[in-house]
Amino acid sequence: MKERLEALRTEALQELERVDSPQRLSDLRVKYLGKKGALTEILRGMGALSAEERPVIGQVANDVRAAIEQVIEAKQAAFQQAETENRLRAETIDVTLPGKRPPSGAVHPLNKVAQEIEDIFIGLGYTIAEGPEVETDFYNFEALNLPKDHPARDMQDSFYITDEILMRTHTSPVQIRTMRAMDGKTPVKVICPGKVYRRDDDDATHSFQFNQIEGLVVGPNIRMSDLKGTLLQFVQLMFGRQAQIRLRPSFFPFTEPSAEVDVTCVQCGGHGCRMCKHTGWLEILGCGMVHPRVLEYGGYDPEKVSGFAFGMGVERIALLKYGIDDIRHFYTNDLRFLGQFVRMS
Ligand code: 2U9
Repeated sequence: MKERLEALRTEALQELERVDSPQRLSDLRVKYLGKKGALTEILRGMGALSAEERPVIGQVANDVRAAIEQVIEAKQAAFQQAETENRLRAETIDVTLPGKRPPSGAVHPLNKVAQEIEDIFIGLGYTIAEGPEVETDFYNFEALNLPKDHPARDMQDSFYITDEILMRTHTSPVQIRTMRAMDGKTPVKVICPGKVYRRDDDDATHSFQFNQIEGLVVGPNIRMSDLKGTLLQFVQLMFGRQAQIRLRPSFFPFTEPSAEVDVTCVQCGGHGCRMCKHTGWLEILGCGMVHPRVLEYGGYDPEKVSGFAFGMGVERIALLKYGIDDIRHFYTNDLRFLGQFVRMS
């Protein structure tokens, strides 16, 4: 029996020497030391031994078991260490490699220009008012003295949700709402930025959706000269100290008198070039004294207070400021276009 045990040890150690995987190691543990393993099989014959032989053989069996276990444990430790080393090698990070610079975003040129315009008027003491883009006929047209047969009210020119509800065609309803919320108090001094909607076919200068900034001042003795001085100040802060303005008579239902405002050409400084069609002037906004009926809709007595208002398209100002020739660049999100504004202040 002792010889069988010694033979088992030799065989087991030889086999363990060649083991090449943790699975194979586990299989060999079962084969030699398991409940139905080779060692147990041999020990089953112990009962037939004499009382003197039994402790001697028992000792040999224990030695064989210990020897096999020792090798198995050593192998297992070696497998574990190899696996840890492999994992660490796979996870190694070279901290000396150069980093990947994440592409940095930038404020959209339209938002940048809108912010600039807002900042100028905030500097002149205005506050910003906002309102809904889906408006009622009353706030968008009626209260602004746009008569029922005015072309802007046509289904062809505005986006109607129902007969009475539409996408606002200008931010003017915000000024009506602001006046009514003031409950007759003065002064009103607000600018209203936001998206507006018109049923236009998109081209280089038109879009069904664009951004406006309108302003409104209401108080006692507000005069056309206040309007003109305000607009000159705005234009010089926006386009530079050398910029001049001129007012041309115009018509809007919500203002009387009304005017269109030109700025000296940003390209040629007023000498005449292709951009200003050799006039030296570029149209940038519309304005006027608030129509008495509109003041009444706002809750004011036109005998006691007066006001001026102006409106401009942010896209148009941005086109002029940056010399861009097509507003569709603002909406198509081509990074080659937008990237030009990343570090521009
Ligand atoms: C109230 C009273 C008067 C706002 C005004 C204009 C003239 C104007 C256009 C410029 C280019 C619109 O974006 S655009 O197409 N706007 O010419 N807007 S006066 O007048 C108001 C507004 C609100 C209560």
